[in-house]
Amino acid sequence: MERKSKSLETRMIHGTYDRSRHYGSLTPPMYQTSTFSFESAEQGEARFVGNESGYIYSRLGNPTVDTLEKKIADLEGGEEGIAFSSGMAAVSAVLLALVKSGDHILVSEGVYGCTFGLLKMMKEKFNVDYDLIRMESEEAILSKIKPNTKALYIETPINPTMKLVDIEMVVNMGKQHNLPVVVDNTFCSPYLQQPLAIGADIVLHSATKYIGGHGDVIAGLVVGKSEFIQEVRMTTQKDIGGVLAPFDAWLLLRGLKTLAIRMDRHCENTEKLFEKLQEHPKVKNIVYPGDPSFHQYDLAKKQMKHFGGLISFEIEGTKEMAQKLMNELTMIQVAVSLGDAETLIQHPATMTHAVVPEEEREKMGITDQLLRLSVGLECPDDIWEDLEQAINKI
Ligand code: LCS
Repeated sequence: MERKSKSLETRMIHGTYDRSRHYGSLTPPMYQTSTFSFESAEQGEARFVGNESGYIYSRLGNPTVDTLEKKIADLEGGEEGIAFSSGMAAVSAVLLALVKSGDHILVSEGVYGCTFGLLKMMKEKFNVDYDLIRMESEEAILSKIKPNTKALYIETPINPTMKLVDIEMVVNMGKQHNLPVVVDNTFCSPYLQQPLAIGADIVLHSATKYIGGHGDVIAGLVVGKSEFIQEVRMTTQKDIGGVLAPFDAWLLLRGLKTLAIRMDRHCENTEKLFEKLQEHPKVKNIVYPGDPSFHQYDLAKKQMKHFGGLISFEIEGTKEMAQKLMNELTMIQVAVSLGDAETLIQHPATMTHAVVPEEEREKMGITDQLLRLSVGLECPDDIWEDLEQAINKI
């Protein structure tokens, strides 16, 4: 086992995986099994009661999934991790564990469309209230904390407008009011941002994105204090059942080995594209945390290691022209999701954020002319060549 003092990059490759327990297998083996045989009826009883540790049934625990959970906990600097079959399974298991009917959640404006959909459903069906606010100052947060508020939930950077939320400020508010702070760290991965080190209580991911990194798995991960993770494991995971399959855990373990070098390349390519986009006359309102004139550039430098692989921009023109641009692309793929090797482009107003009412969308800056690019790992000249020729056709 690696010492914790090793760097993040090294722990992504070696980390907590104990080869001596798996015949020295270099890569973690895949335990593709739904259940585990007991040596005796008594042993089965002892495992169910909790008098003996060991596996029972893969919804309750699986060695490959365990290996991943330990690894992500180590990389995020938390006590314990837990894996889910999707990012949304992770978001819903966390929120349902934190609240009950009559409670309230304070949420940063602009969270992912399905997280918004979940909040709306929880309000309509289970009487869990929420406020979506621009968490720009302590006053803004304070003015919306109610006696029944049970959690502060943030995404940073915010999808797709790239606005940041100051994690330290939200953590201070959380501590003052005894509220857990949940950070969706999907856009950064543990390589670019470490919310727990800043004082957040729970960090979660759509591991579908940078952690997987190859566009071949849907998964979610959560890290936090053991007590909270155990509660989730025994309630909103066990009884709702959004567990990760062993093969998907194995793919994520493989993806994690290259996370650092992939993130470096995503970030470098995005910086290069930013420079090119800035010079194009048909492009306006580029939103990118690495833009020195971006209003939160200093905050980005404070809480992120680098500026990430996403960039959004508006084109001069209409929704139809934005769609034409997408249709003219030859290499860049028109697809939602992000963090893959392939550069992906999507139109948030009609895709990821279509469920958000138009009025809310406009307030958030998600206009019909806005496009979001997830910059891939290709040669940056090739990405720009494709994008430029498509922009020139509108
Ligand atoms: N959190 C964030 C910040 C996300 O961007 C997404 C998905 C999720 C949670 C949900 O994760 P999933 O269940 O899909 O693994 N974001 C998407 C996006 O921007 N395009 O397609 C999906």
